[in-house]
Amino acid sequence: METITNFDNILDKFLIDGELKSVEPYGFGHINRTYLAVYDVNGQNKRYIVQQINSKLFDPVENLMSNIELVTEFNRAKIRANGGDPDRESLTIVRTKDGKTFYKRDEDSYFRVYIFIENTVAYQTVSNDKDFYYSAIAFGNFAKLLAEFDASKLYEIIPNFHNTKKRFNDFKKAVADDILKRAKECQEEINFVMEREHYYGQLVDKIASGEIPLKVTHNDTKLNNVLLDDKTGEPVAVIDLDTIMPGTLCYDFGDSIRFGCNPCEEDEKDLSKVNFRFDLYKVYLDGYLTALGDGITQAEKDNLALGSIMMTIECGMRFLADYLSGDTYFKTTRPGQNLDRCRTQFKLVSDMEKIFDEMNALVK
Ligand code: ADP
Ligand code: GN1
Ligand code: MG
Repeated sequence: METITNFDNILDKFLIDGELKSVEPYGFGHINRTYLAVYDVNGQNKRYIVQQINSKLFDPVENLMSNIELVTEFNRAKIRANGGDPDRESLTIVRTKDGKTFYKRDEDSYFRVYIFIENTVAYQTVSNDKDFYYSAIAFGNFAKLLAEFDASKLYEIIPNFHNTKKRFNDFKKAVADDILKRAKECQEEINFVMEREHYYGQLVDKIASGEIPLKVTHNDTKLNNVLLDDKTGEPVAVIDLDTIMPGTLCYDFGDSIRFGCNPCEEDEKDLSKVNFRFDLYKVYLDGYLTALGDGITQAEKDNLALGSIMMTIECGMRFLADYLSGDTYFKTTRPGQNLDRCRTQFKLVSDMEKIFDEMNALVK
């Protein structure tokens, strides 16, 4: 995706009042290009999130935005009915002047605008139990809400997104192709993935047999995809709705654990600092189960610990496959970043394997 330097001819397609003052890159997402736009409206600042959508991944963008529109409309109606403020507790799509949810400038160049949700923060790491607990409440409540959403209305925008068996096949292909001859420098990491084949079918097979119910899930529940109130820490809104698709609560729970129970950044180079925080696992589990109440089955609960390992090893193999393939999927800001990201994931997997029985026992 090209870097946009002049937004005037893009943002003038949207229904936004005031005068554009500035547009700066914003946030730490790996997929889309996110910017913060500031407008002056009668002397007051009004802010917007502007995103250049990764249309190679989310194809066609029409289907992606249809999913987001349907889910946000559904959520906003629920929030309103409960006396809440939909512009604060949900994403709000700003439409184009011709009524669309996105603007297509040319092939591979698509933009959308959301209202910036003020007085909130999206954290990159967990700094206290309370924030993580509240993020669990936010994702748990979101999952509960989505349980009432009609899955047949959604496009499966990235098929097999968390099909770890398929991810493993993609991984093996990246190793076999080794287009940049990088495999020799990460043999240990490649072996780590190869030795763990016994995991990869476990969740998909349980879904296929009906043991674990297929639900509408978020599928990308990392901490920086939830906004917390910057003063009280209380949950405000779940964001980044690009991957809402059929999935399982075990994926959503597991992905939050993968990201939040790492005390470091996802790309930390010093692995001695990367230690799985079992104390935070307890905190998140408590919040998630409290929010879901009876909205989670016993079989789902029984597989939450497994989901945590699965999401972590899957993410690690995706980072490694991308490193081997030339860093074309996850945005990078320095050489070797995807390999470092993969290494933190595998360190977390090793830690979780050692206490897997305790992780399971806690759920019971
Ligand atoms: P990506 O798909 O690339 O991860 P996100 O939609 O998660 O992109 O946005 C990246 C970051 O931008 C988020 O982590 C959050 O910090 C911020 N953000 C996104 N949408 C909003 C919003 N409506 N209000 C405030 N901040 C937002
Ligand atoms: C990506 O979009 P973002 O940065 O929230 C990725 C997730 C990975 C995550 C790893 C659509 O999430 O699947 O788990 O990076 N999203 C997509 O940090 O592939
Ligand atoms: Mg994100």
